Amino acid sequence: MGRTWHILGAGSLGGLWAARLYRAGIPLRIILRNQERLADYQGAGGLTLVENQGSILYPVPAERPDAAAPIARLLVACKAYDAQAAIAEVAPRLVEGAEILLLQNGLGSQQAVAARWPDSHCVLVSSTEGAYRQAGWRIVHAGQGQNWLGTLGHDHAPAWLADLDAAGIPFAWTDAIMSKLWRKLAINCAINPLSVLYDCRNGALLAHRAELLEICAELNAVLRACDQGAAAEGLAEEVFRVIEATANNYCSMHQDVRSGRRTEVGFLLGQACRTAQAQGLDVPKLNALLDQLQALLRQRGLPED
Ligand code: NAD
Ligand code: KPL
Repeated sequence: MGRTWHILGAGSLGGLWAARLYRAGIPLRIILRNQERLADYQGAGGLTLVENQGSILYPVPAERPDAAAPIARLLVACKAYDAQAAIAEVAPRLVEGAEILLLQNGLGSQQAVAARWPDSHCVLVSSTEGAYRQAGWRIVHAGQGQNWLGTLGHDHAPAWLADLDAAGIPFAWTDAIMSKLWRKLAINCAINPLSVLYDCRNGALLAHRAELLEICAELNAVLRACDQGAAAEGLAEEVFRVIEATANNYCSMHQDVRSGRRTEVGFLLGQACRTAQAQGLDVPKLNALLDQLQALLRQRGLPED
């Protein structure tokens, strides 16, 4: 408690965390890319959080990456492909042993950050909350969920979790964070690429049951090959449950492609395929899915990773 939070990446999820910490009186600052973004933010007067049919403006203090104050706790809320470059911009400000909370979906970016800043203490977060950005600095809290937090080293729950409690941010500390991240990655790998390729809402994937089962069987083998047996347990059943529960939604990857935004495929299906290859595992369906998806991304002028 008591230490200032710095939030890097005041987008959907970063904004949602920032607004809740701010209204609980927790000291924090958001870090914006450059002077232009900072001026735009200051012009808006802060972050507006839309939830429960109401909206409130929170004047969360903001600064540039090259501000002077040291950083002891950094919440990185950028996309997985931006995380390393964004941290590099504030790295000179990190104190020794700084806590870096990594909110990225998928896997790969967290390990790269931990390896590049070994004097820091990385906390991995797997979030099932939902948020999106409307115009400007307006963030909609779109879905209730959970934030699982843990470290690669299986440390004890830190005292600063009390800040999350005070802010009403749902969380649970786990010593199985890799299992949570792999499980979510596998669910995303089963649903997201197919929904992009069939250009459909999640629910329409129920018409492709055999294909989903084939994908889940290969994902199951990948998880088991890298010692993530618990994350493999009942995977196909959960994939069908998620599809039914989100039947009316377009998944995040579909929304990214439709809006011409880069996807996080390299940290999701790309990561699953690379892991299979490293384990000497044959995953023809996952490789074919990745090839088809990358061809579609190329066609749309979007990065393949
Ligand atoms: P987002 O695109 O809404 O926000 C990312 C923000 O990071 C943007 O505002 C961007 O400008 C900023 N950024 C990028 N580089 C920066 C830099 N160098 N300096 C400062 N800011 C920088 O993304 P998001 O939806 O909040 O997702 C963040 C992560 O959380 C992703 O990995 C995503 O998969 C994961 N996630 C999101 C949700 C959700 O509902 N949005 C849910 C679960 C997990
Ligand atoms: O997390 C998701 C996403 O849209 O990225 C779900 C809804 C679980 C689909 O994979």
